[in-house]
Amino acid sequence: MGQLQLWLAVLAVLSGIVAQEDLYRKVFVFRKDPSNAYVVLRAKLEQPLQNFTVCLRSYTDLTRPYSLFSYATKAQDNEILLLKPKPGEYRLYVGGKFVTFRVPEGGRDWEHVCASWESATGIAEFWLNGKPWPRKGLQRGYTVGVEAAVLLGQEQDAFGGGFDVYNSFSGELADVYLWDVGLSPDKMRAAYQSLRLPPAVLAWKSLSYEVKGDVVVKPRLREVLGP
Ligand SMILES: *[C@@H]1O[C@H](CO)[C@@H](O)[C@H](O)[C@H]1NC(C)=O
Ligand SMILES: [Ca+2]
Repeated sequence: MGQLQLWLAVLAVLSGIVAQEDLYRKVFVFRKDPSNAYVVLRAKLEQPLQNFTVCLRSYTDLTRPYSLFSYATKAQDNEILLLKPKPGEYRLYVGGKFVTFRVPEGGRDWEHVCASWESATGIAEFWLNGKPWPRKGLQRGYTVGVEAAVLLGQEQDAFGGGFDVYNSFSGELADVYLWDVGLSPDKMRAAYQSLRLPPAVLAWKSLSYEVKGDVVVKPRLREVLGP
């Protein structure tokens, strides 16, 4: 980190704009439904992505569409998007194109998902509660842009905005990570089990974030490992 960036980070923290926090055993509670609230995440990204993995854990009783992770660039609002359009279905977007992964309808429990993508092969992986789903093909040769607005709780239709409250998230979110690599199967399982993980560009244990609106950080009520 350069001296200027360091000072900007210090100033931001002192002025209470950006929190950096170890959120281990904590959750974001998105209290309202529908909601205009969201959380902005600050990622340490230096170059365009040829590979990535995103993981998170969610707990909700929503049955309408909702966004879980929205990474927009100025050129493409759905640069990386993890969306649940309806119960029993997840969608992963890369560069505006998507693949669908059909899953059992939630047992009203925490769901842990990891999605990864590799430009060289265009292979998208989807893991639910530590288990891989059949891999799919998406955007071979594409490069994910690096100047991004990364948000939880809303789906962006413009850089940092363009929200539809009926795609908002309501419920609890935790264990959000983004890596600039495809994780190995062992690490995918480690993410599900909340074990030790490789350094990430976004890490739940040292998350730089900014809450916008009605989102509260609370301790977990119980262990969140699903079935
Ligand atoms: C992306 O992943 C592929 C396959 O694992 C690897 O060969 C390549 O070097 C990676 N690219 C970058 C920029 O990390
Ligand atoms: Ca969008």
